[in-house]
Amino acid sequence: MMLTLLILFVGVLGVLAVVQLIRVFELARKIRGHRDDQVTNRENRFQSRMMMVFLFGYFAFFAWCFWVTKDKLLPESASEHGVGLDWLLNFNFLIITIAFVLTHIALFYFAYRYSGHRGHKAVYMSHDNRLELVWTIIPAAFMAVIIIYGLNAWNDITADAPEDAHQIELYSFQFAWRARYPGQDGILGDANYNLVSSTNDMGVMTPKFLDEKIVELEGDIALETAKLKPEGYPEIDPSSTMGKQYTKEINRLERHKKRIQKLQQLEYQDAGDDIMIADTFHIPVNKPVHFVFRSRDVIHSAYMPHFRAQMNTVPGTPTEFHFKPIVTTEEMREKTGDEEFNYYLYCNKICGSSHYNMKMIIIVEDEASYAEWLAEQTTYNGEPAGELATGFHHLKSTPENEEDKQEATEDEVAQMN
Ligand SMILES: [Cu+2]
Repeated sequence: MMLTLLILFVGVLGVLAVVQLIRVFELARKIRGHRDDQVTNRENRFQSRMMMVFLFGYFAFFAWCFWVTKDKLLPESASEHGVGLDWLLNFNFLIITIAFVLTHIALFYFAYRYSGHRGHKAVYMSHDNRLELVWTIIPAAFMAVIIIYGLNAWNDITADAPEDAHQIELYSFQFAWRARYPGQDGILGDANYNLVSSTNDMGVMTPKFLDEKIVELEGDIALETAKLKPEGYPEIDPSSTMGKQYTKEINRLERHKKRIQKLQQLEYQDAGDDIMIADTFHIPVNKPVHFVFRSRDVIHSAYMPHFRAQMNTVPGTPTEFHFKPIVTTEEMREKTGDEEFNYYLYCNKICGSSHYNMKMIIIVEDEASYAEWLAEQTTYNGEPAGELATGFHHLKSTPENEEDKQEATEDEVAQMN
């Protein structure tokens, strides 16, 4: 404590000493007949040289910054479009660096070369069309190249997924991810938020989950109803504050139950043969993978930096992204010399207290190993995925397929009548 005070005291004295010194210096100049509103040639020369010293110091500082942060750049790209994106980024860096170096050399060199000295009058120039043209057309040309290149890359990345893409759903919620693969039918089953439960993270629709949810809700309704008639106590008046609270909850649960009953009557795509993965998911190398993203609660962001992929996951609005991985996990382990290397899916939106922990490992492997892994998984119906490995080629549910489904349903309805 004493030491802190002493250091503070010495600091204050130091500042006072500097202030006094500056005053002495100024007084001495005044005595020598120096006027404050006039700058001497000597001062101008000193300032102009300092401009050059600053220029080199400035460049040295940037070079150093780049050197110490160079391993903080994105890791090597492991997707097909990522290679093109990196080219685009590096091309931007190149143009920016050249413009930065040239303009700063010009700025500081001119300040040095044309520093003021007594008796010299500056040129008065109000306008120059040629100069205006030069510094408009050159940057515009470079901007056009960057924009055209960028738009092309963007169109490629956001184009429709190829027909033979493997479809995978990524589902986000506070605070974890789930991956879902379509089963033998090659189509992801339907899902509904109202079905989310402790046994059904993603709220997928299967007859079993619908029934279970009804049983669960009926249990909850019974519990709430029992609260109105506590054992050994008089019945609670439904119009009392507490009674109103219980009734409100019972009504809410009843409405939820009605929604589930409505769902049961709908024509839906059974998700029973789908496969849900909770921690490490696999994708095949050199095959396009089409991701569909959903979110349960808030906006999360699916971020796969090695594949140069990021997409917001929005409650109520499925989003999508597709890419083709080109380097397997094994190959990347060899390349980086890191035995433990893994690709990751992260959440890149600050979505709550455990946001930092929202990630999944992604294993990229050859198609045969991928099929083998998939075949070992268990479906929602509790069956081994087995045979499904052969059925993963046409996973995309196209608009035509949707129409077929619609027609089939109408036919079925006609038959029933
Ligand atoms: Cu998140």
